[in-house]
Amino acid sequence: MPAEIHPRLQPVFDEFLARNPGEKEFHQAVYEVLVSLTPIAGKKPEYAQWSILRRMCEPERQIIFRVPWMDDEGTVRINRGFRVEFNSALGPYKGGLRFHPSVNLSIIKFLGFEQVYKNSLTGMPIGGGKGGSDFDPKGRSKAEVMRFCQSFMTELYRHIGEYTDVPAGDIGVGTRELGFLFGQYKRITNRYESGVLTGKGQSWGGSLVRTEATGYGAVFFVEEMLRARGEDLQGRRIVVSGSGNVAIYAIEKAQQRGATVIACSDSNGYVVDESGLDLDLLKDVKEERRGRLSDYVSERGSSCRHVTNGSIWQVPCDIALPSATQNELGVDDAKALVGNGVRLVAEGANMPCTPEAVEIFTQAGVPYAPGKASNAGGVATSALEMQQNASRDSWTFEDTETRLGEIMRAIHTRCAETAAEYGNPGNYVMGANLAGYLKVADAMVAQGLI
Ligand code: NDP
Ligand code: 2IT
Repeated sequence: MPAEIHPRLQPVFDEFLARNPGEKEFHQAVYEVLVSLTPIAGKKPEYAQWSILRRMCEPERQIIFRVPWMDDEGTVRINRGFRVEFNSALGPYKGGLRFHPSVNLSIIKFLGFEQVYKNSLTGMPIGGGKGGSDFDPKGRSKAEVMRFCQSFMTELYRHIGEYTDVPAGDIGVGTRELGFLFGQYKRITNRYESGVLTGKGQSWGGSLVRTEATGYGAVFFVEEMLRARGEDLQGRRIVVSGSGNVAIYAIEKAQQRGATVIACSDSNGYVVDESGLDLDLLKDVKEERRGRLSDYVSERGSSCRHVTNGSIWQVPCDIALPSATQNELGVDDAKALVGNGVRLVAEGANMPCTPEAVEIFTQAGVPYAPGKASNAGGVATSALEMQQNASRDSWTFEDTETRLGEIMRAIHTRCAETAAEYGNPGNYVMGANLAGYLKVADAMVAQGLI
């Protein structure tokens, strides 16, 4: 790993490793935050006390459960469900649910840990948590997905609530799945408790802009990074990995701002469309038909090419927005991007860049935004959805998008100012981690040893 933990914090990390053997994604996320705390290990020892740090590394509650369901052929299937309620110092646990075959406890714990600091950075009153299942929605019928969601909620319902824990979507979980989950929660509890989930549909308590929020927010954050350097998005060539919720709306907002998005990907490969991606076609393939990028390529025709072996990060661009999954962008990718003159990298996904890749960007002087800052627009808009639910109100698209823009600008300022205050101007990782951490630590100190 590139940077080092302050010697005063090393014993905390050693103890953490011993307590969580083999959980490599969780180790990676905690390591990054501990490295960022170096300036306060000397300056603000009260916040770097072991009692706070050790609690920060230990989720308040971890729930693992069996999810039995029956497929369309009548075969019984068993999956594993998770909800890690990480930290409730700032508000009810808040964070998405991920359905993907790779899901395991390490992945949910890393996501839950990162969510705590991300949510703190938004300035909204939300704690951090994450959940999901190793269920693979690919190739499953709508009826199978519904049965799975109903079984998942039959256990989850007892752990969540608008004042307790408020799940939302993530990989493999969108409005459709949230609908099935909400329906089952309502049925079991006999409560129309809108604030128990976010990312809901418009007619049943959802907020406008939540669907677009993570991708739009990432682009708003990029605009702030550029503005700080006297630049803008006009005419920039952008590569976005993934072609799911985050990627699609990052592409949409980047295009609205005059950039050309030339490539995106899914787990089977990537598409390069030099004249700019056709977003209507992409949305139709991905959102309406739940198809593959190969469908986009065959319908788009000769203007684009499909690459099924290789990395999307070989495609030269000005701005890279990794928006698929963790550790998708490694050393060779970072070297290729830097070699091809990338000017800025901002994470739409959670932890998509490996620490070694981040180190390459840092050494090359390429501004780099960690996901907990640049993708915070999704959860921030979830908090706006909770506000609307609590007041039984619904805001216009314009108002909600304006608020999202303000929140992203405030996060950028918070990160930039904190990094500068602690002697590392321009270091968004340190700024995000320190600003996020200090607020949570303050609340934890105030609330006593719990
Ligand atoms: P979606 O399920 O909508 O899309 C995920 C995209 O990433 C798909 O294109 C998928 O390809 C690709 N992908 C997923 N896993 C892999 C993998 N192992 N290898 C290659 N490609 C992969 O998810 P989202 O867009 O919602 O989430 C993307 C990222 O953004 C995640 O890291 C998530 O945690 C993060 N995020 C999401 C937020 C949200 O509001 N949705 C908020 C903040 C962060 P394929 O279809 O082939 O699997
Ligand atoms: O990683 C994330 O921030 C999300 N998946 C969104 C969480 C939320 O509660 O909206």
